Amino acid sequence: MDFSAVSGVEIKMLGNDQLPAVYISNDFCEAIIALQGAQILRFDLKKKNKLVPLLWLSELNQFQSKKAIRGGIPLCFPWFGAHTDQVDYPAHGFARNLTWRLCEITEHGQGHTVILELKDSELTRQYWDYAFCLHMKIECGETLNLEFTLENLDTQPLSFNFAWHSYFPAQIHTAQVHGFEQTLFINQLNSNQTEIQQDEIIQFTQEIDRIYPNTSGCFHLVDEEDFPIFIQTNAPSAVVWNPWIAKAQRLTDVQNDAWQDFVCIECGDLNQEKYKLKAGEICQYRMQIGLTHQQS
Ligand code: TA6
Repeated sequence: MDFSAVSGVEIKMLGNDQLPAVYISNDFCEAIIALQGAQILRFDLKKKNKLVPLLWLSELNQFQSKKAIRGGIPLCFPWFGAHTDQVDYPAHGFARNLTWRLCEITEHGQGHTVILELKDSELTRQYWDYAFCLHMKIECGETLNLEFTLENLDTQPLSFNFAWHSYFPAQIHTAQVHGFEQTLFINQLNSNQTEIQQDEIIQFTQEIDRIYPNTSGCFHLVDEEDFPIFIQTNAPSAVVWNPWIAKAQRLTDVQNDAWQDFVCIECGDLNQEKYKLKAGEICQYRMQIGLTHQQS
């Protein structure tokens, strides 16, 4: 189908590898969605004739085929972080490195809806030997709404982890993350020790890399300069990460000082219980991102 015929939609190619992307413009926002990983790269709200970015995207991205794009909302699936057994498997799973099928783009009164699909293939089965169908629904309007729908098409039950590894713009030295008070977390920087966050809000004075298996699903990111952002989700888990100086220097796709410009708040399901999805079962997670005070 020729989706570029949909009002407010253009299909453009990114980088030397010509990665296809959907460019959206409507009364509420401008957005870019790469078919690789069904990854939102940009989501800017239109406020008082200016664009307010709600996502951060590295300027060093080369947009190479099958190479994770730094920024926006990469999807970690069907595992999070390094694979537990196979060190040579791609970090955060394979979903963000593969080209998804563009199923649908519709324009409506609340903006645009884009639906993409990833099904099992010979390649995915090399990493994860299950039949599955994964849909990502992305609504670009006054808020950014995501829906992750996974169907187990196999005869076996399957267990998986997933996370929307969202990068938000923030002045790291004044950024504050609210919503994790009194919540247990796994500190990835302290031998994965379990710790309890007391009442304090999260502020950044060093690298932070925390997995919260079970959360309230309602978070706020504020700093002195950027508009305050809310994140709401029915997914149980979240990760809060900023690489700080040393780790950022090891990231080839982050400018030297750019670690000061973003905070990752990554919503998903990172619980480890076995067999999350029985054969034939479907699970669905949703996330909404917007400005806390609807700045007129
Ligand atoms: O955000 C948590 C985390 O697992 C960090 O440990 C760091 O590795 C980050 O993800 C980025 O991972 P990536 O593979 O995208 O460079």
